[in-house]
Parts: sequence; C-alpha cells; structure tokens
Amino acid sequence: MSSNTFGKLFAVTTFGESHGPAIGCVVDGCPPGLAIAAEDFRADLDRRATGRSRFTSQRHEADEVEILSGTFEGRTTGTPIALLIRNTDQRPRDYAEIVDTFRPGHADYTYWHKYGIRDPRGGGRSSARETTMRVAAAVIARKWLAERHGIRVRGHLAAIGDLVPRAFDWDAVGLNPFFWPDPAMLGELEEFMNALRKSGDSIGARVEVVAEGVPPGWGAPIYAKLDADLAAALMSINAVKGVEIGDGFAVVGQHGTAHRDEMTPRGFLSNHAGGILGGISSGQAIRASAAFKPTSSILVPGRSVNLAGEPVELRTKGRHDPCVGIRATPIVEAMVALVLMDHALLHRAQCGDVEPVEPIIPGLINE
Ligand code: EPS
Repeated sequence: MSSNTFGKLFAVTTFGESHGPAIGCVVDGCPPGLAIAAEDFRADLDRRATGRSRFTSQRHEADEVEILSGTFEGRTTGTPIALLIRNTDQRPRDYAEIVDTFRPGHADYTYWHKYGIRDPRGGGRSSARETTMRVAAAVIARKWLAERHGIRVRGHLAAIGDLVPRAFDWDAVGLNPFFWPDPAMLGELEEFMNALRKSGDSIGARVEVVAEGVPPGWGAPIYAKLDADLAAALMSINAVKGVEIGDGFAVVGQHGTAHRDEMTPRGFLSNHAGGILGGISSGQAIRASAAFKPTSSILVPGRSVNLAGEPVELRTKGRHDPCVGIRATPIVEAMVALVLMDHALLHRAQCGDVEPVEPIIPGLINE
C-alpha cells in the first residue's frame, strides 16, 4: 500500500495496524534544535485515546511513545524522528464474525476490492488507531509552531447529531470528555449518549478548529492553497465526510456586502473567510470544521453480503465508539498543525526574506 506519507517538507509517514504489534511514524524534515521528550506526547495522546470516558471505545491502550531516533540529548537533530507505540490491548476475536463479510458503511468492502486481501482485526490499517500517530507527530509540529511563531491550534466539538452548543466557553472544552464548549449542556449530552448506546446505534458529529497567530503569507495560490491542503488533511481523517473553511457552505446564501471581511487600520471587522484569502493566510484566525459520519460498526443488525455475494445479516460486536467525533477534536487539531508546519517550512524556503515581514494590520479586532 502506498500513500502513507503526509506533507512535503515536514513529512510524516505512519505505519502499523490496529491489532498488529505496534504502530509508529517517521517524521522527516523537522528543524534541528527543538527540545522533545517522551513526556511531551502524554497530554495530547491521552486527549485522543480510547477508554478515557464511558462514551468512547473501551479499549485501554497505554499509548506510551518510544523515541527511536532523531534526537540527541533531548533535542531534534534534523534527522528522521521515529516514534513507536506498542499495541497492548488487542482483542481480535471481536472480529471473528466479519472475516468473510463486510460491515455496511465500512472500508472493509473497498479494501477487499482494491487489495484482494484485508486485515479484518479492528479494520487493520483503516482503523482510527492510526490517528494516534498523527497526533504524536503533531505534538512536534505544535511545539515548533508555538515556540517559533506563537501559534495556538485548538478545537472543540460543535455538534453531536442535532445537539449544538447554546453558549461558548473555551475554558470549558478541556474539562469534559466531549470537548464541549457549553458546560450547562453536559447532562443533556450524557443522557443522549446513554440512550444511543442502549439503542446500539451511532451518531455523527462536527468538530471545529481555530488556529491563532498564523502570520499573513503562508500558503501558495495555485496548487498548494492553504485551504485546499487543510481540506485534504481533514478529509484524510477516518470517518470525515465534509470539510468547511470559514463560513463554508453558508457562503451560498450570503451577499458580498455581508461576506467580505472589511479592513480598518485597527484590524479586520469580521472573519467569514476563515483567515485565508486566495489560498494564503491573511493573519486572521484560521477557522475550519469537519463533519464525522456515524460509526459503521454498530450493534443494530443490517443487511450485507459475504465473500460469495450471498445475503447476510450483520451486527458488529466489540468495543466501538458510538460517536467517533467525540474524541476527534485532538485529531482535527493535529492535522491542522501538520499542515501549518509544512507551510511554515515551505514559506520559509521560498519567501523567508521577502519584505514586509510584519502584517500591515492586525487580525480581527477583539479576536
Ligand atoms: C476502531 C475500533 C475499535 C477502537 C479503535 C478504532 O478498535 P477495537 O475493536 O480493536 O477496540 O478501539 O480505536 C483505537 C484503538 C484507537 O486507539 O483509536 C475502528 O474501527 O476504527
């Protein structure tokens, strides 16, 4: 299988299967001199992990990162950084019944047609387990972006099914297992998720992400538009079916007078564009969101076919997420950070000494 590498200058190659001995990645192109230690990965990996709340998969992985190469005395050397996480809680028997059938709505069917062979244990390479290494690689990117440019990437859940936040508080997001910005709604969410779990069904979700501190000028206008690269990055996450940048599909109903972000010497008056104009960052906060489909591995029986093309009825047992979007916020943040890191290095390579280096106006007033 090819296409396991992401990024041009900050290139991340991931490997491993959900039920194999380990998963890992190689990060090539990281600038030298960045302080990195195994403890740096803990917080973000825990935020993404399964089994940290009763609303996600109950698989319990330690997710301990081993740094195999690319650092000396705690600093990156500019050489490939290899990271390894050993799988410790595989339970392949959960998948015994789907060895010769296909879960409706799952990549099982398309993998079979592409490769003529598949690893049914936890979906093998198609498992969301792979996103662990995206988050790990992005820890390095986030650290460099923060230290070098003061960039902060943060996200939150913006919808579970029809439920949307009625209030917004960034400080609340990190304090609940849903990454939800409206603490008054947590009881409602728990009730909703309990009923969903009991029904054996699953639900979709939306994650929003904001990157603050990105200077104007990153991105390239034609085939490496910053928004196009962000869209591809977010779309590459398991279960993502839609991506919006800025106002996204809402622009269809807007007039130019409302959509354009007017500029004053003190800053922009709005941010409908999501911080990107002509594929290049404007200096405003970059805003994007991703729509996650409902998990296809569910207990409600559904019609499918077996390898012989015969009709079967299937229910997927095991430790699945009833809403995979619930723990997707750190993954969405990670993909945005990886894109920004790559574009930071691309911009530095071609335009690092172009004037003006300082923005003419700051970002959004009161952003
Ligand atoms: C997943 C199914 C479950 C999840 C897994 C993603 O795997 P298993 O049946 O082996 O428990 O636990 O998520 C992770 C292991 C992880 O670290 O994110 C799937 O079908 O994508």
